[in-house]
Amino acid sequence: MNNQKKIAAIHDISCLGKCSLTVALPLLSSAGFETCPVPTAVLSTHTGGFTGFTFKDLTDQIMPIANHWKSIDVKFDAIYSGYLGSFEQLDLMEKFINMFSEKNTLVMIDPVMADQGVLYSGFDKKFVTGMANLCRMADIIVPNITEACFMTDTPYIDGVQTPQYIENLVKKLSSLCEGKIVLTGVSFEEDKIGAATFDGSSINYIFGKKLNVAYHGTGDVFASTLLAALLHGFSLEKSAGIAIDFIIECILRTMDTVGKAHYGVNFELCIRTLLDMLEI
Ligand code: PXL
Repeated sequence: MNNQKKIAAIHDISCLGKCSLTVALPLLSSAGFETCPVPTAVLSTHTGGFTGFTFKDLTDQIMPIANHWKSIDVKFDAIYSGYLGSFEQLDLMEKFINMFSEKNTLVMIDPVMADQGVLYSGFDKKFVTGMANLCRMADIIVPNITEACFMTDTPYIDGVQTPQYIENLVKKLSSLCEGKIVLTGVSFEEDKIGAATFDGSSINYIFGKKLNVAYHGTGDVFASTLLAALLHGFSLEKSAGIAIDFIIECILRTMDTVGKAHYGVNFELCIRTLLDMLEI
């Protein structure tokens, strides 16, 4: 019997810079899942830190891919969306989820659009409102603090936050999404950073050591690892803990490339560790 789980992964392909599909595909495949990409755009590099990148929007490919898959009765255990290539893709994501989400399908939406207090190149307030609206379709959302602030109209705080600030943010997010919430980039002390998880009733915090470097793509490494752990049956908190520990491991393997943060983390060198963490 084929009991391998299947994931639809809807993100861009940034051909260089280690984020979105070039992170999600290898991590989720290594974790044992069939991972079917729906590329939202093809870029020569991601948009954070490189200049002169190419961008080919693939909005017109999403429904043809979805319709073909539907015609051959493909089913997914998870639908995982991230960086979308256009405003229209927000509606297409809703359509895709309606077409493929069944009773046991885990719908994870990472509202990729901002970090460190600012929107990524190409995104605007209208997109933020559309993404906040899309989040209602999710069983789990994985915003960072900046994305959470934009979607809930909350002032962004740089550096450490207070528990009250985070609780307020999570509460506002829970009015956008009735599912679970994993808020990343939470820090109450200078030397620790991690995530707040909300399972619909209580908030929990998981922290790891804060390394004073910020590599691009770690949000995608986090969300992909979180999904892998959840699909392997770990609890929400344990899955967030695995994702944090894995990112720390990846950053430690990348520290000698200081000054090239936009090239991402060397997660490929840590896959054996990931499999140990996932107990597979
Ligand atoms: O990692 C987030 C991300 C994904 N895809 C593209 C990006 C970014 C962040 O800048 O530019 C194309």
